[in-house]
Amino acid sequence: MTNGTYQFPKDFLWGVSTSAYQIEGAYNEDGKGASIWDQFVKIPGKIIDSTNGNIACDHYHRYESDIELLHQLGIQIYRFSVAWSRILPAGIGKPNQKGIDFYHRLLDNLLRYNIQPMLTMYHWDLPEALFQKGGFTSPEYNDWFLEYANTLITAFSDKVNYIVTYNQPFSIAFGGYYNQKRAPGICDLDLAIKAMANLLSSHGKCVKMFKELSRKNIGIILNLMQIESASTSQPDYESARLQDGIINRIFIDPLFKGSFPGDVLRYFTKQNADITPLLAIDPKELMQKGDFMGINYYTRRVIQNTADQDWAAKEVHLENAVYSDGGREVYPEGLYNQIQRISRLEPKLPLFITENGADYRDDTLEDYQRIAYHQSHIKIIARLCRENVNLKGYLLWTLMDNFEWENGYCGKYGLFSIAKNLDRVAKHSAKWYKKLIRENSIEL
Ligand code: IFM
Repeated sequence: MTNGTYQFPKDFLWGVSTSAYQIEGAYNEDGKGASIWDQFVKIPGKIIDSTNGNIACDHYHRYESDIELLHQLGIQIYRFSVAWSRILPAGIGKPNQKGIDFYHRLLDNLLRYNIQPMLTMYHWDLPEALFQKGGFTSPEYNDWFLEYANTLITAFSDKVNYIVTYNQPFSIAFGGYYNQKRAPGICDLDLAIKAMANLLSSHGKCVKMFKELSRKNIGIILNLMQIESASTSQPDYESARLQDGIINRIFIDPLFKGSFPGDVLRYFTKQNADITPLLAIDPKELMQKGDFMGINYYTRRVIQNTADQDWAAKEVHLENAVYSDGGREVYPEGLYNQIQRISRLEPKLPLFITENGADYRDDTLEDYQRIAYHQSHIKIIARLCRENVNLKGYLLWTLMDNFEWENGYCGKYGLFSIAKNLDRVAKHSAKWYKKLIRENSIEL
């Protein structure tokens, strides 16, 4: 550190993350099967602008020029996800060679530019055919996931540096099976719990399979949120603690301690939910967290108790706090707390920030608010690096504006905006990120 500038370690990796359904398009091309998102977007009222990912950013056809953009930015690590139903159109069974070939071309292009690939096996687009057979709540789910994982490992593991089983298991289980915002759009706590149990056990089994195949660098990504109580009152405090339990500890505890948080299990039981799927998992399987962990961090939630609200709580907005257009509070200090929280549990575990970004919706290319958001969070990363936290890299969300799930194309997190003809147009943040990567430093 000199003159208020922090120089990052030489091997610290700068990157961006994307996901298949949000950018690829080509939803029914070259043998791809349907996914739960292809179905979900058809339900009226689910997507605020009634759009879908059928074309999205057309990355399937433009991957070469997109990778060229990554190269121009100086990106060193790129996280993308594989669309399960492109590889196995029916979820299991006969692989689709054209799908496999697409990801080979993608990987070859990344490697040509020395960009390290981080492959996410699952970023929310379950094959519809598997959903029809019970999806995440089926007793067969673990076998399906292992078959898919095995296909990916056989095809790609020589070309990828890092493999992630799941992106944001909380969003998959609770977003999909409880709050109805995300595909498949179900509201049933028992099913959400079953889905969660299957996510954790299939992750554990996949890590074990990796080890048996003598492969390294498999991990999982958690989305951790800073949760705080709106006041010092006991009911607010307890509601906030429960939220932290359901959003954060319910995945942290099993992965690091081999058990589930007691307060959350008691709460589920009080709601007459069946917690036996969680208790049935072997603690040793739960603790197979892998070789590294990714953490997605966006915001803080301040919680007030209200008896008539779900989970007996509501989020309150503070007068002096700053919020992005998407409604999330800009709260970099929370990133510090959440990374320290994980690092204290296992200081040697390599950590990546695998997503961090802000949804600013105006169409300006002069996106100074987005830059300020990233700067404030990267300063926190600098502080963590100085404190010798084992942070390996920062992958910004995201390369380009894309299909932002229930927010359709209204949500905008990209360094590039997408013109009507689908051209990529650099925002100011793209130039700023390029400079930061080149200098590998930040003004404090
Ligand atoms: O776009 C999503 C991403 O798919 C998962 N994490 C949060 C992002 C922004 O909402």
